[in-house]
Amino acid sequence: MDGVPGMTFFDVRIPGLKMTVVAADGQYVEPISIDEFRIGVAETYDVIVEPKDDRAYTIFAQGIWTTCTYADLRHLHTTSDPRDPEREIELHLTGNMSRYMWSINGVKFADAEPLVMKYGERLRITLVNDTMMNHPIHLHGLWSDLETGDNQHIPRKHTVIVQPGSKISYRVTVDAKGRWAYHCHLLYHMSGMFREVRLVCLKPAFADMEADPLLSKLMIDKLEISEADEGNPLAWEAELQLLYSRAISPYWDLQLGWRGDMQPTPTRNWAVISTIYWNKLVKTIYD
Ligand SMILES: [Cu+2]
Repeated sequence: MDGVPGMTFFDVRIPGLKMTVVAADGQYVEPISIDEFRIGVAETYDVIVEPKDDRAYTIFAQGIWTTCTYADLRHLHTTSDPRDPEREIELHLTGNMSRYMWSINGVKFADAEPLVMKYGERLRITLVNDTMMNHPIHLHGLWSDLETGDNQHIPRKHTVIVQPGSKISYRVTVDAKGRWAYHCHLLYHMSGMFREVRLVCLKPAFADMEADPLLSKLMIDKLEISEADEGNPLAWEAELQLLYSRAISPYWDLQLGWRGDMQPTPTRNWAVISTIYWNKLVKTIYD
């Protein structure tokens, strides 16, 4: 059914009645009085109507195109994360309508690498729709904060319609750990137009490097206590690291520091030079 453009998106109106939109995707927005609104698969709108006459009213849901109403939405509360995005991910919604195959950046889900996001970061996702259909794109686990103009009242959505040949941006605060599904909500598009979002956690030392690039942080990195062999059950082993780390590119951190093995005796001191790609230790050189 969704092969026919317009069949899974509706413009809803009730002739003779104004409607007041009070929430979008379960998030309160500043009430707006409208004559009609567009709704797509998986989106929700909370609408208040106040019939004044004692008569029957008709709700029309028409699969036709009018202008998008996202620009009219303003979150009722001030934006919870006012940070500007630290980086941008641009994704093209792609597909072949005659063969009915769908993909992101030309790659279908089965062949795709997960989208990696860093826990704690604020990023911008820009979706570019290279197809001739609408796609309601649903991000699980994390909110899609639509960049619609007023940064103080950015509306939060979990599903965002991307119109044919158009482009839309939203901000995401990566604040929920896990592996999340990110996909078009049209059933027949889902198998291809789908990505896994995988979160990686960085140690807090890396998180604000951009804000303060010269800042060094000392990390007590590792304190391991393990049981020793027979005869000395309380023996322990500890390793202490004091590291300075600095971002040398968006994805690379350089670490310099000292490492000390407290046990077993004698205590040994090491100089540490490491390179970190996201949260992955690439190489550590001890001296
Ligand atoms: Cu789709």
